Amino acid sequence: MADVNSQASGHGEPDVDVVVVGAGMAGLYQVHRLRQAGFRVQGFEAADDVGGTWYWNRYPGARCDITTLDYCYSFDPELERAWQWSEKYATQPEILAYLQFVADRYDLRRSFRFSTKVTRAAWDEERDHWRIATDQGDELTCRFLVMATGCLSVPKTWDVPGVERFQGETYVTGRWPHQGVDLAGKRVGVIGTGSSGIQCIPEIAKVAAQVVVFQRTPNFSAPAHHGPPPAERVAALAADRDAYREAARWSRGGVPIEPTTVFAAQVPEEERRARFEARWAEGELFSILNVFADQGTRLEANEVVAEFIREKIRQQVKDPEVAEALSPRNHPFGTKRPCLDDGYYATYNLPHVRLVDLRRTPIETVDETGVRTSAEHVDLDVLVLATGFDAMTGAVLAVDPVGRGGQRLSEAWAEGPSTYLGLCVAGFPNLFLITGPQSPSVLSNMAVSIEQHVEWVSDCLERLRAEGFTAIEPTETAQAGWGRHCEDCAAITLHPLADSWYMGANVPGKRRVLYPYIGGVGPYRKICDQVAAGGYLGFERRGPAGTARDETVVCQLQPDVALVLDLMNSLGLPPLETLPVDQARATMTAMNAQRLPGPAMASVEDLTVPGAAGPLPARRYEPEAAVPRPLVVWFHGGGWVLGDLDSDDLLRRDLAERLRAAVLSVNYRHAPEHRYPAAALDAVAALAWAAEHAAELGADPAQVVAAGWSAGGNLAAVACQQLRDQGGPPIAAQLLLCPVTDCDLERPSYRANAEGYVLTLPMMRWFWDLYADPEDRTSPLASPLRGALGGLPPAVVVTAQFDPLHDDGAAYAQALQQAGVPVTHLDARGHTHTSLTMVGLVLSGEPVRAEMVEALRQVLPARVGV
Ligand code: N01
Repeated sequence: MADVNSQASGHGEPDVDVVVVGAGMAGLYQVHRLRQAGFRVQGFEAADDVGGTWYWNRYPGARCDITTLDYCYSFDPELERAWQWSEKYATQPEILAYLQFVADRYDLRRSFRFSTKVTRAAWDEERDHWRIATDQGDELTCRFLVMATGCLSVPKTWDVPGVERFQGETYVTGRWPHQGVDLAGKRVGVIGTGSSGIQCIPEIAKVAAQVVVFQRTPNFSAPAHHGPPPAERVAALAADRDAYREAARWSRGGVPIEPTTVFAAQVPEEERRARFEARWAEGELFSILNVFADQGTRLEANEVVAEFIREKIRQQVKDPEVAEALSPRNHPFGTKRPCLDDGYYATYNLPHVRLVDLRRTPIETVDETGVRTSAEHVDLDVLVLATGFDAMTGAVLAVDPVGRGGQRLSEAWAEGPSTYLGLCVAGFPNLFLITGPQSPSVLSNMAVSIEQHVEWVSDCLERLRAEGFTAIEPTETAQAGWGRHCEDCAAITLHPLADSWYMGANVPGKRRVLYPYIGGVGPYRKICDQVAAGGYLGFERRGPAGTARDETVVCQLQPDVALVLDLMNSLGLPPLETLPVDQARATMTAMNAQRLPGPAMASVEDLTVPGAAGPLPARRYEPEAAVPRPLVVWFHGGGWVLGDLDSDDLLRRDLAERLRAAVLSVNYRHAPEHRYPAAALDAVAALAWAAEHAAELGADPAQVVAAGWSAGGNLAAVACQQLRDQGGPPIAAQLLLCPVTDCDLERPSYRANAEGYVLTLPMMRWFWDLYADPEDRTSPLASPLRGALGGLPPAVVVTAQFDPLHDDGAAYAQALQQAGVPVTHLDARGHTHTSLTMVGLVLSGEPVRAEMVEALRQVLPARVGV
C-alpha cells in the first residue's frame, strides 16, 4: 500500500495509481476490482468505517426501496452464496452489516484511510497525474481519480428559517446519531415527506407522545408489503443465478422486470384498474412505475395511475381533509421518486399524529421552542429534518476538482453538469465519476449501475495500461453530444414538470435539468460497451504510446426513434423491396393496423374526387364543426407504390387538429399498375378540383395547402408547379414532409443513410423502378427539383437528419429560396424518414410537427370567419 503521507513526488511515477474517494457500495467494489487488476490503490472515506449511505442514514425505519435480492453485488457468486437476506427490503442495519461483511471478505479496509476527507484534487498537466490533499494533512499523487462519493450523500443546507435557534434536539435523517435517539414520550416535529420522512414518521409515531408532520409537498407512496424475500425471485435466482443477474443488467431499471407495452388508452377502465391493483399488490417501485407503457411520457396516462393512488390514500386515511392534503396534485406520478412505506397513511389516523399542510399555513420560523406557522405555534421537544440532499453533484463539487488550465469543476458545471456518459468530464483527464450525473444512477437499481461503472472504469484503466496510455479524457464534441442526448431523453418524459431533486429543484440556485440519464440501464450499458469496443469512441487517450483521438458522437438518433428502430429490427421483417408488391402492401396494412388511435375528429367522411382518369377515393377530416378554414389536400407516402386511404391517417388527424384545418386525403393511382405519370396527373387533377371546390368543402378557397409526405410530398410539389403553369386555381402554400424531389440517388444523404433507417437506398431504387422509366425520371413531373420554381406558393419543407431523402428536401428548399419563393426549412435532428409520421409513438416528433404547423400558419392568409 502507498504511504499516504508521502510528499507528492514531483517527478516520475505518482505515489499510487488510483485514488478512490468513498467506501460505500461503489468505492468498496472499485478498490476490490482495481487491486485484483494489480493497480496500487488508495481509498479515502470521511466516515470511520465502510457503508456510505448506509453508514449515515440510521434513522428509524431506514430501508432500501429496491428488493434486497436485487440491491446487492452480483460480481461474485460465492459472495451471493455466503450471504442470505432476511427480508424483502432489508433494514439499514442489515445492509450495513452486509457491506461490512464484504469489506471483511475481500480485506478492503486496508486500502482505505477512514475519518479522512479529500479536500483538494488538482490535475498536474505536466506530469499527467492528480495531486490530492486531505483534511488529515495527507498529500499524494495518483494517475487516476475515482469519485465514488454517492448520489445522495450531502444533506442539503437547511433552508428552514430559524432552525439553529431551536433549543430542543435537532436531528437530520441523513446524519442520524449512531447511538440512536430516545424519542419515547416526546413531542416530535418532522419536516419533509420524501422517502426519508415517509419511512421514519410511522416508526417515530410508535414511540413519541406527539408527532406533527410539516408537509410542503405530498408525495406518492405505495405499501412495501414487508416480509421475506419474494418467493418467485428467490426461486428464479436459485434456478439460474447468472441468467437472472444478466437480465437485470440489460433491463431498463436494473431489476429484471418485463416492461409493459400496454398504453393506457388501449385498454378499458376495468382492465386499467386490474393492471394497477396487480402492481400495487406487488409493493415494488418498478412495478408501480410499469402499469402502462406511457405513464412516464403522457399526462393522461399518468393521471390514470395517479388517481388510482389518490383513491388508495382516501381509503387509508379516515379524515377526508387530511386525505386530500396527503394527495399529490402538483406533479405527475413518478417524476418525484415515489416512496414505499409501511403504514404511512394509516399513521395519520392515530390520535397523537397531526399533519400541518405548509402550502396552506407556511412555516414562518423555527424558534427556541418549536415551529411557528402562519396559523399557530407548535411546541416541540425534538425536530427531525428529513429535508433531502444536494443530490448527484453535491459530493463531487464538495471536492471541486481542478482540471486542465486551472478550471474548477464547479465552473465547468456552472450551467449544470456536463459529462460524457456520466463517467468522465472534458477538461478533467483521468477523473471518473461512479454513477455520476447523466448516467442511470438514481433512476436505476444502484447496485447494478455501480457494478457496471466500476467494471467499465477498471477495464478502461487496464486497457490504457496495456496500450501505453497514461491519460484519457472525452472530447468536447462527444460530451456535448451526450448532453444533447440526455436532454432529448428528458424532453419526452414528464420529469421536467416536477420540482424534484431529480431536476435539481430542491436546492435553491441549482441548475434545473434532469440530472440522471433516463434512457435505461440496458441501453446505457450497450452504449458504454460500444464506446469501449470501438477503441474509446469520443475520447482522447495520450501517453508514451502517442495520442489516439476519436471524434465519434454517440446516440445521435432521438431516443424514441432509436427504440422504435430496435423494435422494428427485432421483428425481423424482410425488406419490403424483396417482396412482391402485393405482399409489401399487405405488410404495410398490417403495420398500420397496430397504430394507436389518433386525435378524435368532429367528422371523418369518405368521398370521391375527380382524378386524371376517373374518380379517386378520398377521405375528409374535420377537426371541429365546419367554419371556413384552411383546406389541406394531402398525398400519402409509399413510394408511389404502397399506401392507401388509411396509411397516413394519424399524421392527417394530427395536422387537422394542430392547424384547425380540414384535410382532404386523396388516394391517387399507384405503380406498378399505373406507372408514371398517373400518380402525378391524379395529384394535379385532385388538387385543382379541391381548390375550386374549397368553399363547398366548407373551407376558405384562399387557404388551400398542397401537402404530402415522401412520395406524397413529391406529388404535392409537382401539382403546385403544374397548377402554376396552368394558371390556377391558386394554392396558398405547400407543405413538403421529407419529399422526394429528384431522381438522383447519389446525393450524400443517400450514401450516409443507405441502410438502417427503414427507408433504405435499395428501397428507393425499387420505388423508382416500379414508378418510372429512367428516361422519364428527369422530367419535372417526376423530379420537381428540375422544374422552374419561380412563382410557386410559399413552402414549408421538413427534412430529417437520418433520411436518405434529406438532401432531396434540402436541395428543394434551397432552390425554391433562390427562385424567390418564401421557404421555411425545418431540419429535424435525430429523426428518420418515417419517425415524424409516428404520431403518438415517437413523442420527439411532436415539437417538429408543432413548428411545421406554426410555419404553415405564418404563410397562410388571415383566417376568414374565425
Ligand atoms: O429527500 P427528498 P429524502 N421546508 O428530497 C421537504 C433516497 N432515499 O431524504 O418536496 C419544508 O425526497 C421536501 O418538500 P418539497 C430516495 O432516492 C431512499 O426523503 O421540496 N419542507 C420533501 O418533502 C429519495 O428520493 C430511501 O416541497 C422542506 C422533503 O423535505 C432520496 O433519497 C430512503 C424544505 C425532502 O424529500 C431523497 O429522499 C430515503 C423546507 N425548507 C431516501 N426543504 C429508500 O431506499 C425540503 N423539504 C427507501
